[in-house]
Amino acid sequence: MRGRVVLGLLIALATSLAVNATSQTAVPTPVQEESRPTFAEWLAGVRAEAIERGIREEIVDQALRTVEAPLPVVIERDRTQAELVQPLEAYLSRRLTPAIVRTGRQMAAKHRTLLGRISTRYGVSPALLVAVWGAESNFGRFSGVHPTVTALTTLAFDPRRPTLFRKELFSALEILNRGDIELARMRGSWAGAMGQPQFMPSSYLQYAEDFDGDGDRDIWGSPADVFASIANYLKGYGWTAGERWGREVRLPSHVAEPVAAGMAPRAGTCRAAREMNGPLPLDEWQRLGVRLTNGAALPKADMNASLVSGSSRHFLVYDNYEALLSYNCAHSYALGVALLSDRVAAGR
Ligand SMILES: [Ca+2]
Repeated sequence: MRGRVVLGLLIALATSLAVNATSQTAVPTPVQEESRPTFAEWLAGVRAEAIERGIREEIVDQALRTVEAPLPVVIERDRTQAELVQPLEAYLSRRLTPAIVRTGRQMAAKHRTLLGRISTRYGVSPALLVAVWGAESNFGRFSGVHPTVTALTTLAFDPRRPTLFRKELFSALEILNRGDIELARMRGSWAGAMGQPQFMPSSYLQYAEDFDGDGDRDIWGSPADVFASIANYLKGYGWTAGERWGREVRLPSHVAEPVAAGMAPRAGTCRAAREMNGPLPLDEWQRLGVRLTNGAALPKADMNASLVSGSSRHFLVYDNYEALLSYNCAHSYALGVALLSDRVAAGR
């Protein structure tokens, strides 16, 4: 591996902190302990600001009344998540077991009509919707049991990323204010990601859809709303209908060196996106010796692709791949979803 640019060797385990959650903004905020308000004082400030933002007083009081103190489990999980790393290849093997692929195909068949309608409307394939759903909540079986308001209050009071989570807390209160979901059902991950698509509240406000038309955007219980919300999110982040995410490729040993030399570093908040090599035109990758895994030539298409590498597996990815990274900024996550979608599609 010497000399080859393999920046994504150890990939942070995708912890289902989907949708612009903590992985993009892990800069701790220094704080002087002695200047910190008590939790009760701080919560009174949150209450006042929420009401000032136009959230009805009874909604604010009902929600915040359930929060007695920061949840230790939330802080503990938040402190330890960065240590969870494993090689890309091991992660992908774990995410693409025969059982998971089989379940994905069964779910695609079960919801075929609905997925077809949503796919037509938003331009995202049924297999990809099923794959994201599978990664986020094990096909709707587990979307988290933590009360969202309590989890977000805990993380907003914690000094590490108060600004991010305070904003998400107000978004959560706004969702309750709009009446999309009642407080008792607003649950999700310890980091505040909600429902079967694991949307952070701000993403919910922007992208959740009421596809079944009952007046509520129910990403906790309505398959139509869940699939349409995932599709709307990916479309909002630039998913282009009819284009692939990319594909696995075979790499000659010398290829990454000339490519990496002189490449300007990418900008942006997603570290995984900054770590990709490229983009370069497909025919340039072909010229550098990159081939399909069966040794065949790359397709002749006027498209740019970037290189994502583990230690032994390599992938050329198109613009659509970045929509997957916007869902969760980790190559392990994006490739796991992308490869699962291909396996589900192949079984239709
Ligand atoms: Ca609905």
